[in-house]
Amino acid sequence: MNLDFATTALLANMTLAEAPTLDSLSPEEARLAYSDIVKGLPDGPDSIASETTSVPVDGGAIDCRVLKPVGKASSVIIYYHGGGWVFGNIDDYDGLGRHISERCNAIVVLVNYRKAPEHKFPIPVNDCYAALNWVNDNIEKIAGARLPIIVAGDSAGGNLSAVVAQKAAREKGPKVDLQILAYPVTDGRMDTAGWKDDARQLFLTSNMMEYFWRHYANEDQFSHPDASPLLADDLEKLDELAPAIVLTAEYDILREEGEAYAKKLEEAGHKVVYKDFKRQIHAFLALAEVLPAGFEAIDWMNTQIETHFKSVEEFDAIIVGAGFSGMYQLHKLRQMGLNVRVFEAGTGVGGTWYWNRYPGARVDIESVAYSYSFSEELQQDWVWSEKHATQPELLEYANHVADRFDLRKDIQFEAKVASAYFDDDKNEWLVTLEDGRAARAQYLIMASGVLSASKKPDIPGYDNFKGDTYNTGAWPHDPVDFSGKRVAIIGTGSSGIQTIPIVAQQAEELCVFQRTANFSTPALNRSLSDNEIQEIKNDYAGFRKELRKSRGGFTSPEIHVDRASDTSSQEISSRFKIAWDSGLLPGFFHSFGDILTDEKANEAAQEFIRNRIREIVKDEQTKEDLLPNSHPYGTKRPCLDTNYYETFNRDNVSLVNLRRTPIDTITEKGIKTSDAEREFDAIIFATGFDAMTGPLLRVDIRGSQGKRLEEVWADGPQSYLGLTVHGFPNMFTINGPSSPSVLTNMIVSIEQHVDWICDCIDWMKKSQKSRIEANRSAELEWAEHTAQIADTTLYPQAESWYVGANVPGKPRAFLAYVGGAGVYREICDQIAQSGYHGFEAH
Ligand code: N01
Repeated sequence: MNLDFATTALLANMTLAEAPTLDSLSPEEARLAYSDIVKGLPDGPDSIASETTSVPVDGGAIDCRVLKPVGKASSVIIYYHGGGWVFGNIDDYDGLGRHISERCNAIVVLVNYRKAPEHKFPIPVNDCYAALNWVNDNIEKIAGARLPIIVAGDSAGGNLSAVVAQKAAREKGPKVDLQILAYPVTDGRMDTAGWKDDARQLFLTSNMMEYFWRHYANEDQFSHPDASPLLADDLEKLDELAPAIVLTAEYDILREEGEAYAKKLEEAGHKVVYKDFKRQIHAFLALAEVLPAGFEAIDWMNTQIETHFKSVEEFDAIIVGAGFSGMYQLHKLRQMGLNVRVFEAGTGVGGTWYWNRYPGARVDIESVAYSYSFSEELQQDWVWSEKHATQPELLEYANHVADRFDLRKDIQFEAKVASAYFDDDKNEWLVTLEDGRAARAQYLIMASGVLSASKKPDIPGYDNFKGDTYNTGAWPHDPVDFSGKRVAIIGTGSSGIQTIPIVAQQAEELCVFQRTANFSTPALNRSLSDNEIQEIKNDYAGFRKELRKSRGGFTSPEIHVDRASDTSSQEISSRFKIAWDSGLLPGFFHSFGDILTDEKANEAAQEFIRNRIREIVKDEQTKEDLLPNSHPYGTKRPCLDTNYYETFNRDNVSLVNLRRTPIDTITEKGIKTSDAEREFDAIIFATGFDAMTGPLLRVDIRGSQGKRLEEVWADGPQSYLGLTVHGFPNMFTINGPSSPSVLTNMIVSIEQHVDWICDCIDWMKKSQKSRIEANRSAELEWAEHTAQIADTTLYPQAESWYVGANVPGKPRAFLAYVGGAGVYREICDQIAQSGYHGFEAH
């Protein structure tokens, strides 16, 4: 016998408690004993709404309890509880009903059919059928729409479901769309193999089964098809019979009964999905709270329901997102001969550069470096017009790539992914869109971006404002004209700092609400000359090679690795001046090797930048307020700007320092701070993103055995290499948490991840493996390594989105790998060369 540990523990507890077997009790005593056991279990999710209604039936009335999940349900499951037709009721099954409702996103109707021996066969059958009719007649009222109807039940309830489904088909009654039978009783002859096998009688014995049958029906009724659905002789003729999902438990006296019924239905031409749950005993579904395999069964049921009701397209790989990562991933997998589908929420390609259309948006890494390297023809043909490309030019580039490589034919636009569930039986992902469409694939690649989950700011009165509101991360597609308008902007990160100078030129008045003064240095943007471009193109491959080896994938005139503390103050000033004048993001990082590890070195850089701000800004108070002094330089993402500090010298621009006068609330007309209420025509929110984890957790991702990513990451994300997560086989996350991603030139990191994923999939194919998963110990070791090197830096000192500090309640963890993109690439390559050390594949 090979039971799982939870089952072994349950049976051991029962033995030690020396509880009487139910067949030694009167029906009334058995009911009380069972209710007592169930009372000890947790209540089930309280997010489920519950309403009990009395439903008239022949000779009386029964209670039906309607359990509704949060949000829009996709089906109605009429659930007939188990208990040998003798015990059990809707209170005993309330917890299970709630779990089924939540996990299957279904309205569950629990039916309190009358029990034997007071109400013998066929009364329970008739009550259950009456409940089906009641649901069918009142479905609009119960569900708000004509949702599919499923009959389901376990044990004796499975028997009743099978019988009700047959009856509905035979009598041309209400349409049953699906029947779910969990370890059902199907055969009253009581002579299958399980009846003679002690190993199959661990929870439910032959004596108990006999007790139930004898209380339920007279002997001459045992073989009646309404009592023994297996013995129905007209199954071939029941064209309307609902497709069946049948599950059994390996160590259950009823296993053969369920198996035989599934087989008979199939032979009669009906659609059946059958699964025997290994190492499980009778009632494991009903006891899900103590036997976790019960939850696995519910999730399996859910996958079967989803698969059944959706027309599911099949692919080799599904990619979520058609930004720069999704596009390259699609191109490369297609070149390998895979059948791929990309789902993209927007109407076009480009990801970040599709959504962030705010005025002034442009990349703060040099365009010649922030572009694909995978195609020599592409990089030779494309001509960047400026040192830092604007958002429209980047979007044009993305569209050019999509056209050039004919990507659009495999991208489904306006397709927002709602959920992705892993199917352990098939080693496949079932991906469902918000509009209900679904697809399956062996591989799921989350190319959903790292700064794509725009964050609603936690400001009181957010919805009060009656004027126009804008979010930099989801800017309208049509140009916005702020001429003659009084405009407020909240947020002074990269987005705010780029928006402010442009809006200031248009608006009648611009008021900047700043909570944290940020470090920004001039971008010194300019047109690129033909000569400059040609010089890069003469050896583009060599240029890319250098980027790949580097720490951040950035360009920079010179990279110094010596310590500031070993350097004269004159030399320090001279290097910082070069950094300031370079107009490059990594300028200051590359000035010394210890800018991000030594407080003094960092303080020197901070002071250099503060002095430049002091020189630029004229108004004394504004100058003081703009000086960043809450965090070391670089520990919040530094910004590159065009005339940001100069903009505060304009007459139409003002600054509100929220550290001195915090926002009380947003009002109908404007923004009320502790000192005044200011009125505006428009408010721009440049308040950032739920970075790195947000785009992944906004999809309901459930891995092996129904494990939810949200639960697994409740205390912070854990990932092996930022590429894969233990418990989530065949899923890859491009630029995922604990990879270098946001600390680097994203395109360099994207290409590295895509190439690695493709090599891995190719290896899987060649070694004929269907499932790969990071093992837990490798994941932990990687987490330890990433945390340990982050702790050697100044990064953890800042309240930044790098550590999740900008989202209330988000667990604190440094979200990227600090060790450098070049080093990281070496590690990933070594893992691949070792035959994927740290992974389990079969
Ligand atoms: O977002 P952010 P972002 N009340 O989180 C403030 C990349 N990017 O969209 O610092 C008042 O940086 C918040 O204040 P505080 C780049 O990696 C790149 O600007 O939390 N204020 C902060 O000032 C960047 O880092 C490019 O105190 C509130 C601002 O809003 C990342 O995207 C361009 C607030 C948010 O700044 C995110 O940049 C743009 C509240 N309740 C973005 N909540 C380029 O390549 C938040 N704030 C050029």
